[in-house]
Amino acid sequence: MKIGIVLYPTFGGSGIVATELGKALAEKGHEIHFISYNHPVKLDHFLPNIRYHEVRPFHYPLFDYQPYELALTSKLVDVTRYEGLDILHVHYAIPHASAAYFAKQILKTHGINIPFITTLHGTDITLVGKQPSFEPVITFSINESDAVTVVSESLKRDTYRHFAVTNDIEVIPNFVEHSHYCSVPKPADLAKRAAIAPNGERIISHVSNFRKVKRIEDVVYVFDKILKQMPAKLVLAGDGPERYHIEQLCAELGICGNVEMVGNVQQASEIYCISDLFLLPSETESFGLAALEALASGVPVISSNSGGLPEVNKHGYSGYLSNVGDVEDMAKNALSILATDEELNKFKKQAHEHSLKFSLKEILPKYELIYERLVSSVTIK
Ligand code: GMT
Repeated sequence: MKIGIVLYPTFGGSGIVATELGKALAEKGHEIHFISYNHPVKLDHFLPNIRYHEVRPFHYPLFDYQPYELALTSKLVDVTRYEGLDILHVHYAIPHASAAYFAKQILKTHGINIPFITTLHGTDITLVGKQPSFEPVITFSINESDAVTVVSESLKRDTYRHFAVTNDIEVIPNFVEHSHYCSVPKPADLAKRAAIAPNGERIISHVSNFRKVKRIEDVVYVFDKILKQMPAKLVLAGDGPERYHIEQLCAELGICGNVEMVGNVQQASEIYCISDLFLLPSETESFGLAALEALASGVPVISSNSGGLPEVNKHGYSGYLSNVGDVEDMAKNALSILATDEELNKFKKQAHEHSLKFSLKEILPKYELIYERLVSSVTIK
């Protein structure tokens, strides 16, 4: 099948899921066309059946804002016509779903009826999409999608709650390819671990795009409480608007010597591989891909219980869940896991085992089934 995948090319979860999905589909023999304004960060190796098409909005002094959505629409029309795409799969509603709808209408005038599937990832619904300036377009384009998927039951409920959606919504959770994550650290990983924690300190980590919704200050407060009870190091990976504030907070608490802020890393798996515990105290999280990646690396997770996190992190088994902002409870749970090697190893094993539920081989066929269903029902209206 020839599949066009529209995505954000950044380190955000939706872009990562879309890229990994495309790569896995290509491995299975599909022809994949990634369409975005920049080369997807996770598209890191060449496969002959993967193409990348860059959307280049036209700069003109009259425009205060470049009409990206129109440039994307034209690109979708162009790629569909000239590459003979069978289906479009757009990740993140804004503005990808409405661009796909518009492209579909234009393509009909060329005698082409291409189905499109919209995957909602979370902030497109729970934060951005709810804005009155976007709401009518989001509702319309979700309802006009040939299929709609969301990454958790929680996001499905949120979508029906916030929008007048009449279309069916199918839940397909985020996934990981377990071979990309370390189960047993190699000598190189152990060397990195020793460099960060030379005295055998526990390593706690957090990986995100440093947005407010991640509540990284809670990560720091929880870590500060752990540090008061045992030697530990905190590795913060990622970058974004909160970074400066977090640097200041570490300085105020006097814990900078125990905190490594490593910025964006190409392979977050290398961070999980040297971690004992992962913290994700987000305000809201439709799924929490970072938590799943940690679990797949055998790292237990202390998270908030918001959104889809209870579907990913099993309380008392793969880690613990606490109410948003309850740093006391999070620290208490973290300390109980970290207290002894025996307890930590038990949770590490359980974390990995729980993550198998979300393995690529379980999830990929669910998308393929939808593609086959839509492509086989195409007729020109
Ligand atoms: O919050 C992020 O890290 C970025 C955001 C995005 O839109 O790319 O991630 C969302 O999609 C991920 C992939 O489906 C989910 O795992 C994240 O939970 C979701 N983020 C939020 O809901 C805040």
